[in-house]
Amino acid sequence: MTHTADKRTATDPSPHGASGTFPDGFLWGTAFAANQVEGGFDQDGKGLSQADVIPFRKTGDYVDITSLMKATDAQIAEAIASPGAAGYPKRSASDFYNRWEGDVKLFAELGMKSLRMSIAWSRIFPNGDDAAPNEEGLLFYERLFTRLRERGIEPVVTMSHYEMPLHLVTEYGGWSNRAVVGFFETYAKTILTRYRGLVRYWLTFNEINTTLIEPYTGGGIIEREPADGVDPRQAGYQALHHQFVASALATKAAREIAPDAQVGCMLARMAHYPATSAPADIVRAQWDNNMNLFHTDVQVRGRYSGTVRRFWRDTGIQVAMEPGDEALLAANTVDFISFSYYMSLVSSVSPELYGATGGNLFSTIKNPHLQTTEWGWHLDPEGLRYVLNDLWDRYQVPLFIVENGLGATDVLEGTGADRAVHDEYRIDYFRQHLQQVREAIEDGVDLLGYTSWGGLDIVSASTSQMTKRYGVIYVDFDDEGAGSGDRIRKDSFHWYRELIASNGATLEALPATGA
Ligand code: BGP
Repeated sequence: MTHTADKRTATDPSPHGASGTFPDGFLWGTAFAANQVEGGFDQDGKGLSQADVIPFRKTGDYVDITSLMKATDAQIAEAIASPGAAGYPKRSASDFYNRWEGDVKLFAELGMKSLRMSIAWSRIFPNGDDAAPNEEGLLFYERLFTRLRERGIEPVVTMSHYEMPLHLVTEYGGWSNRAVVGFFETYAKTILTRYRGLVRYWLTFNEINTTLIEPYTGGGIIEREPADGVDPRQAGYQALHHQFVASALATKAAREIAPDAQVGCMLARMAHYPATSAPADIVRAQWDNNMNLFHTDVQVRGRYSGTVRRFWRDTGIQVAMEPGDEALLAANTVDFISFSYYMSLVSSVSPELYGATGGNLFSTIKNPHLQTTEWGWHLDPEGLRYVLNDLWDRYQVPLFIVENGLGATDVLEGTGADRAVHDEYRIDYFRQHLQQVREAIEDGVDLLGYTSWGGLDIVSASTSQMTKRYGVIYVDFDDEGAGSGDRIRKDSFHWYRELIASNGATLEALPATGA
């Protein structure tokens, strides 16, 4: 009896071609971060934040962008001495802080069901260790959340999105200092209490895995030479543990203070494909995926995985934990997983292949089957279906796509009321990714919503560029912060508005004109 391959699996491609609408109550929306959209960096009592010292550095090299996300002591001192916003794009950003009422009107016109946004910690506790919160800061977000709810828009709020008071960075060492856990817990309890009933979806840390990739942006750790003989990654893992503890304490506080609210973790899902079918590459890709997913393992399963514990043994990294830490993590896991997805990556046991193209937060091997964006990021809509199924199968908790979008050099055409941006490429990006989201829902994934990254054009996290535009609404500022600041609806705005109104039924429709 000769063995014959199962003919079904050999010739039958994975099912595709799902059609129809999305689940009732699907939370369509857009997303941005306080430090990239608000501006008003020194208004109404706000303190300097870690983002306010990142200068704009025009660079054509987008393969390794983490160099743009670090801050040295000298850079911070220079920034503190620099008054005003010139040279520091995140200090003025899209001026949402002063234009929010008009922007919320546009969000309502778009028909958004949710707005994923973040609170600037430095508006609430300007120094982080203040004895009392800044009432002006609390009031700003209270008014904003109230207006969003009046417009039928559900706030989905990140407590810390690459933003913490600069004082905690310079005087305490950022998240490397366990004392910051207590300051964050006070901050979390303050906003959970003040916004009880206004906010029903909380995320603790944006892309918590960034702390290992870019310790300054993710963990407020100033770029310095590591002590002799200490693995430079040691500080990142220690800071990350403190953030896991802080996230668990915030989750615990939410259960007590705002029981009607749900708490989610937030991961930059870095899906790794093997460069070849060689078993060594398969195992390497599995390792890389598990080193990304150990973050959600901690926040969803409540414990560190075998993979990361082996990594610590193999590298000699020692993470200091206090008695009770592991019980705290186990007892305070999240209700849902939110994540960002922009592209997929490639893993190989051949190190010379790395560094060939860019990506969100780090460079990777070029995938010969995929095109890339102007910034070198792989364009991989099917990867989103893979990621959704993989996360659902691993955790069986509801998922929420809180970042997905295309950074591109948009061109503003026309003058006055005729100004327009014909961004069919962005509509294509959304359409192809949402078709795969629809497939994943058909596959059985429980997905709460989808908030496209940007909404408005905002300052990019890695390169601090306004001209790396993500929004469905154009913002008339350039990289130096010059311009009218006017908001102009792009073609993608009209297309997305119809898509939301039809709950996804018009996904294959051509871009709407400026109707
Ligand atoms: C994610 C961040 C966002 C956003 C996005 C796009 O890592 O959570 O803040 O910026 O990436 O990246 P960039 O702005 O660098 O193009």
